[in-house]
Amino acid sequence: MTAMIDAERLRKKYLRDGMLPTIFCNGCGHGAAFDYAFRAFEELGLDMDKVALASGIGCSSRIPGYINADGLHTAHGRALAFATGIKAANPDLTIVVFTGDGDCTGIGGNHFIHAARRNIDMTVILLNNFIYGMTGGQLAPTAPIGSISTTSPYGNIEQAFNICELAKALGAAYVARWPIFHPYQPIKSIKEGIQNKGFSLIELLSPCPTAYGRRNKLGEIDSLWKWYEDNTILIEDYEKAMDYGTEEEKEAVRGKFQVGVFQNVQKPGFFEEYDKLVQRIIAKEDERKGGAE
Ligand SMILES: Cc1ncc(C[n+]2csc(CCOP(=O)(O)OP(=O)(O)O)c2C)c(N)n1
Ligand code: SF4
Repeated sequence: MTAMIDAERLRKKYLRDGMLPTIFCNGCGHGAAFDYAFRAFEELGLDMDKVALASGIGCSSRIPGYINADGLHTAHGRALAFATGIKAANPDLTIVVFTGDGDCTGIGGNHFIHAARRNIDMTVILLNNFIYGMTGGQLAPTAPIGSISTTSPYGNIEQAFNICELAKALGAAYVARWPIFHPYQPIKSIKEGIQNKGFSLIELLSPCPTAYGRRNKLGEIDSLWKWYEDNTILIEDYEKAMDYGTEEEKEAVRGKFQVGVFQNVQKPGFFEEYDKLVQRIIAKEDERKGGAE
């Protein structure tokens, strides 16, 4: 289905021509994310007047500016708080957030935790490049141990966030991680995330050649993208190796990023529960008034 969609027609429909070219460096993964998003919108047949985008600050957070839909480009780390506000004001809108690992799990970490815990109906497309790209390469909370950044010139010594495991533990309705160079799975996950009426997180591992790859000597663009291929493994293959593999097979997968769908469950969202609560209180109040007459 995806391959059959006419790319030129989609570009015209979803891209804001006046905003191009993008700010993205050669070999940056972020550009693919909005291509995937508008393919998902198209396949779902979304009415773009009923879609609202939100983002914080960062290279990744620039994405809504390129897409032909209403959106809020907000303050660094606050995308999910603004997105929650949009949903509260207009529950009929489909909310899609574009955010970076720094934006969402660094400065915005607390908003992330609570939006996921409350199961607020929105789809968060989180571009994880292990670094603060826009500001020149400071250490992000997702950077693997040993990562070189401007603020960790001798190598990162901090344990990295596993964003998907965190979201899963918080009870998010839909959680998936994919490397950005595989188009079909991210598109499918964005669609599934939008269709799931709860908090959906799609983490896309997105190379940043300029601020991360260069400093960490991951080579030219081709070998950098290959690094992601060599360092990711499907959840099922990881579990198989860990459960039944030899010590060597376990060692070979340990430390790789597991990719796939971590969680896909149906559960009531915050605003549904809130509406039920309001109805209960109104009914109780009516009952009390009736009794008093
Ligand atoms: C309150 C505040 N603090 C710091 C900044 C500076 N700042 C802008 S973008 C950014 C990091 C963005 O990193 P990330 O979200 O990972 O996105 P990327 O650029 O890597 O895509 C920082 C620290 C800011 N704009 N506002
Ligand atoms: S600095 Fe990194 S994240 Fe930002 S546009 Fe360049 S490659 Fe992409």
